[in-house]
Amino acid sequence: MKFGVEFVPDVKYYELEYYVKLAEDSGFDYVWITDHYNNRNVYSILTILALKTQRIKLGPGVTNPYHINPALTASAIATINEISNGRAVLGIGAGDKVTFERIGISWEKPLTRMREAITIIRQLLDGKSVTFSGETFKFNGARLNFKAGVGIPIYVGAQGPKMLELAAELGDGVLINASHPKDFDVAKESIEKGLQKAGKSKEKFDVVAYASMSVDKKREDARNASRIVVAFIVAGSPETVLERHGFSQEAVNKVKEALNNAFTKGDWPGVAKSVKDEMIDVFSISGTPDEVIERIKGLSKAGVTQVVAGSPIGPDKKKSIQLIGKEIITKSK
Ligand code: F42
Repeated sequence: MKFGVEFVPDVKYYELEYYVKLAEDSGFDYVWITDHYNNRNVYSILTILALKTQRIKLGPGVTNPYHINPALTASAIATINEISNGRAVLGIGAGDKVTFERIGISWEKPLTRMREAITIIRQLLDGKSVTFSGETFKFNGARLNFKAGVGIPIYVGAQGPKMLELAAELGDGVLINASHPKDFDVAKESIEKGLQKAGKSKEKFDVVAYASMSVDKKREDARNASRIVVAFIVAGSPETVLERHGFSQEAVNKVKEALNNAFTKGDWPGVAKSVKDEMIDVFSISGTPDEVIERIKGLSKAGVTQVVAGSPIGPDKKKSIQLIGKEIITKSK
């Protein structure tokens, strides 16, 4: 099992640098930096991380084919690859409708746009001259004039069946926002379809559980630390996922109302209270190291090959990163 960690660049670069170096020293294999226009720029942050680390692989988790042109994505990730001496990975997903609306981008034809962007990026990274006449992109003989991009793996952020299939068909891996084996059992069919379409074996394809994680020696501390993140995941989860795990509309509405109250009246304790224990189990990997190891075993059985520790990581980020390294990574490799 490989281990990754996700960071949102909503803190000063030196804080991120500290945690990523700690993650590298603790044995994590990947660091994924989220990409939203309103946070610090993903490639500026990755440049710092590339210079300050030696082994850990690094990349956007995930960028998108809307707010910059695929040629800029190819150039940026190839530059990170050169600076990091060959450790770059590119995570790309359809992007986020709500954040796009703020900057006047309409979220059209996400599947088509993703397919075209990945095709173009792959060719540019391979050093080819790209002429492409698609529905969402037109390229006329574009080419990078440096070779640093060859061999950079492309991972697709995907949840829905068609995007999962596209990820398997075109990508080297898929980053799925899920923490429970059931969700990967469901994703399996689409992934297999995509691999088949491309004549690829699943051995080389990385199925990544991009999970909310919270680890602490004290079980309740770990689980309480994940409640707010879980509330946002519950509120943003599609009906199909909520039904799959048996959550009633009433229970979900309670979480949504609590989030509303928190935004309007600052009642965040109310949000934590609205989150049921079963929601923590389904939408996060939270608890003691032994409990997390048990969940990772279940994910591995469901075909997961990399687990990414996403927010909050634990009640005390520094302690939890070290605890994951010492008590989980060493026992799960
Ligand atoms: N989004 C960000 O903006 N920033 C991040 O840092 C980020 C991190 C991240 C990490 C992991 C991960 O899995 C996702 C992450 N995301 C992040 C979210 C990501 O960018 C996407 O919003 C998310 O993955 C979108 O969900 P999806 O992959 O299921 O794709 C959407 C578009 C969807 O609805 N797919 C459906 C499907 O079946 O796959 C339907 C596809 C569809 O729209 N089909 C239409 C049709 O007619 O079939 C249109 C066809 C066409 O041409 O597009």
